[in-house]
Amino acid sequence: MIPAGSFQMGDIQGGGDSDELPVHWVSVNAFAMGRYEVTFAEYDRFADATGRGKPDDEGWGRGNRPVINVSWNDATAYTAWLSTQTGKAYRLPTEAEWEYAARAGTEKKYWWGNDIGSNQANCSGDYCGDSFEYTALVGSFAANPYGLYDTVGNVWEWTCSEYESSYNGKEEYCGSGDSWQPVVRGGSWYYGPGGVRRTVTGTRVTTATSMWGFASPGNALIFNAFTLLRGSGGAPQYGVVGAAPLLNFF
Ligand SMILES: [Ca+2]
Ligand SMILES: [Ca+2]
Repeated sequence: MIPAGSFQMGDIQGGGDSDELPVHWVSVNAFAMGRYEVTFAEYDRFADATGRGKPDDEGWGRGNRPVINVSWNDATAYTAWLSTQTGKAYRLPTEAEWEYAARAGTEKKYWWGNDIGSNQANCSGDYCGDSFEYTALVGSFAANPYGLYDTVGNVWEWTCSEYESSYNGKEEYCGSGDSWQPVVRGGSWYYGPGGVRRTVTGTRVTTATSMWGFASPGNALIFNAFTLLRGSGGAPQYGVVGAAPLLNFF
């Protein structure tokens, strides 16, 4: 479980984009979150069970690679299916929950410090000292202090919150409606050190519709994946019926 707490959200260290401001305090309740980005193995099981089409792996392999080419609608459908399978309520994290989990109590640009270092994450080219040209198997690098992997880079991760040009409260809630833009966080293998800073939000805006439309090999927009969040008991939106936890949760 990620413990409840308060943290400073946004561009604490400076040098980021205007939509990472203002830095502000946010309190979050305790929650469970997947240790890994959702994998092809996990998503394909969902696709098989529901007759849904399987996303293209670009020829990079499936299994324990993070699922790619999934829209926000796909990710949300997966959480709904998982909820029916387990009797527990799963949803995507809010942007605030995501950042709180990714920071894991730290205030630097990356959870390990202000320098990208070497072989700490999968980003573009040689910038991060990793050996992966495209996606890496989930968990290929050290976990952050909360036990979460690949919060920096590898694949972008969908949140349920609506994008705003500056923080004004929507980061603490899930968005809704017909036309809104969900936030993605964390950068991907396609971006350099600046693009995988956990506070980077410049490319976080997208919609499920445009994801489908622009998904093609070599397009940066294909690299969105997601992690999952499971609520603790007690909150009304969460299920409380016990079920075997999935490998990806703790
Ligand atoms: Ca790489
Ligand atoms: Ca990631």
